Amino acid sequence: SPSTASVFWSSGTGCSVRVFVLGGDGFCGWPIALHLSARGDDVTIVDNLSRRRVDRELAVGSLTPITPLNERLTAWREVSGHEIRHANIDLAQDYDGFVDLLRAERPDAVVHLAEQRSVPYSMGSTPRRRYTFENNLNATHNVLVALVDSGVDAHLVHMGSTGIYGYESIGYQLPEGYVEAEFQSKKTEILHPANPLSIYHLTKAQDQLALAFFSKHEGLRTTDLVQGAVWGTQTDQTARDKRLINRFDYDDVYGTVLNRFIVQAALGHPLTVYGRGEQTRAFIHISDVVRCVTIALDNPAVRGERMRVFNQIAESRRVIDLARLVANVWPGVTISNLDNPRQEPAANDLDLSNESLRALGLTPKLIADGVLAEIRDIAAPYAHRANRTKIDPPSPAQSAGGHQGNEVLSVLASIKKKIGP
Ligand code: USQ
Repeated sequence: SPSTASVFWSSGTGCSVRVFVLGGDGFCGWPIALHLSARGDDVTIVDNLSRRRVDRELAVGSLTPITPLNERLTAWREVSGHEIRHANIDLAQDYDGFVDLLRAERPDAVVHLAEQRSVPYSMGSTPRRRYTFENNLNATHNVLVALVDSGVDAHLVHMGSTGIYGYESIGYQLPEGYVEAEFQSKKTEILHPANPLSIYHLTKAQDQLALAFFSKHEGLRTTDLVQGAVWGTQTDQTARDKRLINRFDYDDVYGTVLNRFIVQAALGHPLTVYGRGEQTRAFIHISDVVRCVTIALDNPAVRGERMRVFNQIAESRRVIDLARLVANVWPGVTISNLDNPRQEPAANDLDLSNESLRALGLTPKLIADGVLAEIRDIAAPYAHRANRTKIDPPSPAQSAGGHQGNEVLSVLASIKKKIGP
């Protein structure tokens, strides 16, 4: 059961900020929790360890040897002298547990990353699609309602995705959240129309609308960080001890494209470019994710203000250009163009403004400046841990008869059980 001890640590400024990191055991959540704790914030991770469960479901694990969460927290205490608490709560299911924790701890801010975040997972079997939709929307809705219910005036910072804007070339720079619209000669400002391409992105688009609603009608203070695909592994804090190492996904379901290419280079595996690789996506390094969340927390939305929206990206790149970049810095790399297993436009332009975060001090790390070190210092030393069978996406025949097929069979079996022979 969650610890509800009321202990504050000084940030050196005399007052400590209390922060919940929902999803704080994940790829982005863990380094965010460490960074905030290192600067003196009083951090509680709320996480039901679902990402580790999905690893078991997919029979794959992080390339880097991540330790169990309790060991991570012990290591952090030893290394930094700071305590991070953990509450094992399923936010989508255990509303009462979360509202009790909010009432007991009364955080100043809540960073919400507790969602199923893989696009291919969300577009897989029916159970996975339903899980993604129900889990993500319930979790976000429960967090919003619990903030209202508990009367806790915490600034909610939600991790969104640039995929809500869609991946069709639209010929203009995507603004940060809001656009001026004119209809029948009336001018107004609206949220940029959502155009999600996957169930996962659909949930992020719905989350954004929910945040906007609760800001407007319930007076919550909210910020949506519309984030691109993340690359890299370590931050200053996760590098402080081996037991703190961040996770690194390289498989075809959870590995993000650049991290996959980085491992593939280290393994001498041809880079798996889907289609011609003319898909353009936005990217950001994990250390800048941490920086952006900190900037958002330090510049909170004020009560009565509409939801803030920041595009959290460093740069946009075509997939084929990423592959060429990796091939240029690492000897012997070859590029292979595979049939695209995803449902997405074969080619698109993407131009996103990131003016707000830049104005608040973000100077992002660029891929060209960091990719070689990532292959040399992370992927190569841990390459022996990679399961090579998890790199190539399954062929259409494999997907139909493989793991997902089994999942459908087990759902059918349970329905049969319920309705009898
Ligand atoms: N791709 C390849 N080869 C691969 C893997 C991917 O060509 O081996 C291509 C995909 O087809 C896609 C692009 O690379 O066009 C990006 O794929 P990705 O898996 O790196 O990223 P994505 O599925 O878009 O999702 C990731 C995160 C998600 C986040 C999103 C931000 O998993 O949580 O929200 O990036 S965004 O890309 O802006 O939608």
